[in-house]
Amino acid sequence: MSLVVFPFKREDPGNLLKNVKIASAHPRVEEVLCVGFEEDDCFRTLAAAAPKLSKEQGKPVKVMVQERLGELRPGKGDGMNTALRYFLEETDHQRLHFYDADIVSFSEEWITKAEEAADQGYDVVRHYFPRASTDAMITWFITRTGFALLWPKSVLPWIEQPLGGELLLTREAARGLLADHRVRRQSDWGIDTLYTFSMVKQGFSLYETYMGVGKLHKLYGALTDLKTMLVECFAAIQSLRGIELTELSTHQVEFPGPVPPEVKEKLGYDLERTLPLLCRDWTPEEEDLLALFPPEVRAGMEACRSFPKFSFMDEEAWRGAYEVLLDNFQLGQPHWESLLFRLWVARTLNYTAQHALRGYDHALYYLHQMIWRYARLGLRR
Ligand code: GDX
Ligand code: MN
Repeated sequence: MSLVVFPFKREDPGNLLKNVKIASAHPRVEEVLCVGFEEDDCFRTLAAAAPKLSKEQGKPVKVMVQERLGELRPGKGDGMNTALRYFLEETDHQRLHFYDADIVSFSEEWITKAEEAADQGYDVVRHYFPRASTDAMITWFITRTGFALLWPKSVLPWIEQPLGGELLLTREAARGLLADHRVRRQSDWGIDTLYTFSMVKQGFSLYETYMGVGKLHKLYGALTDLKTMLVECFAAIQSLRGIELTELSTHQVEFPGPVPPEVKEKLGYDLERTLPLLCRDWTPEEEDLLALFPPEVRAGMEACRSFPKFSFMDEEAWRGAYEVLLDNFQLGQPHWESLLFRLWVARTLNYTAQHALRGYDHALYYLHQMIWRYARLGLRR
């Protein structure tokens, strides 16, 4: 029997309550836990509704504030790790499910599909779903790129959504994750990267289950909204560099279904609001950092100071830039964070203009081939 967890921070309580009800009504679910960042309005609404819900469903529905467990910015990582600890120390449920609180398209099917794969013996089940060709730009250009360059022979580059917040862990997998000090330390957005890395490092078997309904959730505007997530996801990869993977994880992916037209036609971000981000607010310190980069990257970014440019930031230029970032990037250093963000914006715009504009099928094929090329080439040195 299973525990379902929703980490949340300033979410719409109506939607979260709806998801909690769906989860607690599922026959496999014995308890539902919501872990909040703080006692915000959403937290209070939920805490007030929990006792009645527990009674109606005949199973516990709990709400708690996350503990301070990690060492980085207190964020989703502390929330997820608080839940891991609760699951292992306060319950004897066999499986733990995580779902983002803001999913609008949540249904009992998400739980059922994960349970079915776990019944087949997989240690970890991860949900994946169709995403617009200009969505998931951190996943493709930071996480999967980094996994391919650094651990090309492992299953890591081939995990469809390594940052996804929807997954099932068996008790054994949960124990393995919480025992990893790097996981416990990762209190910020880097947590998804760390969970993924740690489960592969420990050789847990992985199944990716396909949710054709897709994940409808809160949307972003310009790419700036993603800056903190970008910086923390990159720093997470950087912190793992040099660790060798010796265990062999098995990895199965459910074959995807047809991609709905809404997803194929969706625009992932606002182009007009993103372009000026390349030119705006350069400081002399940030300009100085460009000296570390390969000539084509340096020249391209220097030109950006007066006009948005991105044709230079192709796959190969990004590989060179990524390597310099791995060696030099400093989390918490504003000039580095700004430059990482700008380089990634240039890469995202380049891909949008060169590939996403050619249509969904071309774009997704390109992205997968790109990961394959990175895995073959590795780092330049
Ligand atoms: N307890 C807690 N504490 N929950 C948090 C916090 C926090 O500090 N920050 C965010 N959350 C919750 C949030 O309420 C939601 O339920 C979930 O975490 C994900 O946050 P959201 O703002 O919806 O992020 P987004 O962009 O949808 O990100 C998801 O996809 C990313 C990705 O695939 O790129 C999320 O699962 C990320 O972890 C993932 O990196
Ligand atoms: Mn979301």
